[in-house]
Amino acid sequence: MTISVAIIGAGFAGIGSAIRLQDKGIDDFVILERDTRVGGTWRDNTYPGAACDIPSRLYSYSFAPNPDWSHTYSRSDEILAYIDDMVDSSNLRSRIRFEHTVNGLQYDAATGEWTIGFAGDRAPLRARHVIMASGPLANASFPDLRGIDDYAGQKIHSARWDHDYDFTGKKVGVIGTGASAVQIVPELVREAASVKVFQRTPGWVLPRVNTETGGIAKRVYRSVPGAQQLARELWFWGHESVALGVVWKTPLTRVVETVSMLHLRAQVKDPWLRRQLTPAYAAGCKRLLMSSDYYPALERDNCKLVTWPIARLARQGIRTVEGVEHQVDCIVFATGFDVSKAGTPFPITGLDGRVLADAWSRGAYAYRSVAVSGYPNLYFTFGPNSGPGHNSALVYMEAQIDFITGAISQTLSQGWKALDVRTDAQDRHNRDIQRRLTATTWNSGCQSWYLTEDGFNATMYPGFATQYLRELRRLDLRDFRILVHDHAGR
Ligand code: N01
Repeated sequence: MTISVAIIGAGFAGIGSAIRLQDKGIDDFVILERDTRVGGTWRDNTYPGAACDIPSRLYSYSFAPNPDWSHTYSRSDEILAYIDDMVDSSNLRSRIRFEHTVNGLQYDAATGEWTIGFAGDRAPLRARHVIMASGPLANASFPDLRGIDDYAGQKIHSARWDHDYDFTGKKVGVIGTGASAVQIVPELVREAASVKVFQRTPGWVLPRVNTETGGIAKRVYRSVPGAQQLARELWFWGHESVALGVVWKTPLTRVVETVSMLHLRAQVKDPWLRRQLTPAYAAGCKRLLMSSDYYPALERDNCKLVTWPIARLARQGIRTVEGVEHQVDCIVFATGFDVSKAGTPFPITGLDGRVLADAWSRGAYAYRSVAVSGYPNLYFTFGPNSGPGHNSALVYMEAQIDFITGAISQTLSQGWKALDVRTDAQDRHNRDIQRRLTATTWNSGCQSWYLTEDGFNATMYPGFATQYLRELRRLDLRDFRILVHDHAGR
C-alpha cells in the first residue's frame, strides 16, 4: 500500500506539517519518529536551565496560539508540553510510528513513489510525498579532542543530559560557551563545588528579561480575539528591526555591540574577566546569546573562566596548552551539534539514481530551502539556507510547512504524479542567496556552525523574515516540472 505523505520526525516541524495537512483535508499520512516520544530538540535538550531565548508568543505556531505561556521566555518542559498538546488536540498520536528510524529514501520514477527504508528488520514503506522534518540540530556533537576516550570521569553532553548524575559537591568542567552553555552554567554553579568554563571564543551576550505572565494578561489572551496575534506581531516587528544590525554590518550592529558591552560592564566587575569576555568579531557573526545570569555565574567564587586552549583530555581532567591540568569529576560538553552541511541524515536517491549527498558534496543547496531538483515530491523543513539569524525559527518553519503542504495538496488534487523543481529556477535562487550572503555578518570573518570549514554558508537565510515569508508565500508553478501519469496510471 502506498500512503500519500510520510513525514520524517515528530518535532515541531513534523507535528506542524501534519496539522497543516489535516487542515487541507489530507488524512492519508504517517509521521515516522526514531524516538519513543514527540518533541525533537525539546525532548532531547533537558539540561538544567534549558529554555528558549525567543519569546514564546513568537516561538509557537500562529495556528496554535497558547494563551497560557507562563513567562515571556518558556522553559523546555513547557515547550514540550505545548508540542504534546498539539499532538493530542489534533488527534495525531495514532498517526505517529515511534521507534521507526529511517535509514534511506529511494525514488522510483516509474511509479512516482518514494520507498522509505528503516533500521532493523522493519518492512519498507512507500509514499507519494516525503516531508523531511528530522531537524538540523538532532545529533549531539562531541569535539575531536585528543584523549577524549582516556578521560575516566563522567562525560555529559548538553543534548543528552544524565539526570541520574548528582552534581552536588562535584568539580565540573564545561566545554563551550554557546547558547546551551550560557543556560547551563548558572544552574551548575548552584550545585557543584566548582565549575570551570573552558571558552574558545566569547559570544556577544544581550540581557534577557524574563517576566511572569500574570493572570489578567492570560485572561485577556484567552478572551480578547486578536490579543495574542497582536502580541506576536509586536515581537515579530521588534525582531525584524534587530535584523538590520545582526544580519548585515550596519550602524545598528554597533548599537547591539554597545548594549552588550554595557551589559558586560554592569554585570562583570573584574577587568581581566571583562577583557576575556569581550568578543573580537562583529555581533551577529555567531549566534547572539541572551542571558542575564551567565555573567553573574562566572563571577561567583566557585566558578572560573579558562581561556587557555585545551590541549587534550587527561585521565582525570582537562589539560590546557600552557601545561596546567584542571582536575574535574565531570565534563559537560556544551559543544553543539553535528551539522553536516554537505550531508543528508541518511542516503537519499532521486531521479536517475542520483544520491543527494553527492550533489551536495561541495555544500548543500535547494530551491527556496524546501525542494531540490531531481528529487520530486520530496520537501525539506529547515533545508539549505533557511536558518534565521534573527526572529523566530517557528516563523520560518510555519512558512515552510504552509508552502510544502500547499504543494502537496495541489499535486494530489490535480492528480499529478509529481512536482520536480527546475534546475534553472534552483540555480537562480542559489546565485541570489550566495550573492546576498557576501554582505552578511556571518561571512564577516568568524568561524561558526553556520559555515563549512572552507567558509561556504549553506545554513543561513540572508534577509529579513518578511522577505523569506514572501518568497514562500505562493507556489510558482513556472519553477517546477509537472510530472504526469502515463496511460497505465504509472
Ligand atoms: O552549540 P554551539 P550550542 N574546544 O555550536 C565550543 C540552538 N540553541 O549547543 O565558538 C573548545 O553554538 C564552541 O566554541 P567556538 C541555537 O541555534 C537554541 O550552544 O566554536 N570549545 C562553542 O562555544 C544554537 O546556535 C537555544 O570557538 C569547543 C560551543 O562549544 C545551537 O542550538 C538554546 C570545541 C558550541 O556552541 C547550538 O548551540 C540553546 C573544542 N574542541 C541552543 N568545540 C534557544 O534558546 C566546540 N567548542 C532557542
